Amino acid sequence: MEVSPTELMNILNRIIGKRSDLKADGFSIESCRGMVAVMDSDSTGKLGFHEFKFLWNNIKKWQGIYISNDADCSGVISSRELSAAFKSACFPLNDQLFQLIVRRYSDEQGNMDFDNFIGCLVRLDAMCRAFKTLDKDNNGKIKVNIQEWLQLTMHS
Ligand SMILES: [Ca+2]
Ligand SMILES: [Ca+2]
Ligand SMILES: [Ca+2]
Repeated sequence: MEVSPTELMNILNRIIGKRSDLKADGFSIESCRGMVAVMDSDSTGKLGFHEFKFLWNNIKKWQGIYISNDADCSGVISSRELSAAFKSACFPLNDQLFQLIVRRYSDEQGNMDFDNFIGCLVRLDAMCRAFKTLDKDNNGKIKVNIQEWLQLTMHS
């Protein structure tokens, strides 16, 4: 049994529909396609048991981080709360990267809702793992050609 992007979207939207402490405008099919793409290590286009379990455990963990960093209980993560949330998720970002993520994933007021938060962390986590896989000698640097670069950036 494998989970398609549409099935993932239905599962996630069912969960947020039941929670009043997680504000979200809903997981879109585009964001779920992106999540499946970065988690689909065996390239079947769907998530198998282990791929789904890995994603699910992360979502559970990040949901906890979201709740505990929503200091004012507004249901969304402001940019001030976000910096602490990334730290709890063990993604210490420099200022430039932090600003870039806020521009890409938060709304005009600088608030990030739950589906954007999960979409952001799934991608951030996947890109960090992809880097580590390519950084074979573990020196913090990778060398990629145009083909590898496009493979990495276009499928997510
Ligand atoms: Ca798969
Ligand atoms: Ca908040
Ligand atoms: Ca959203």
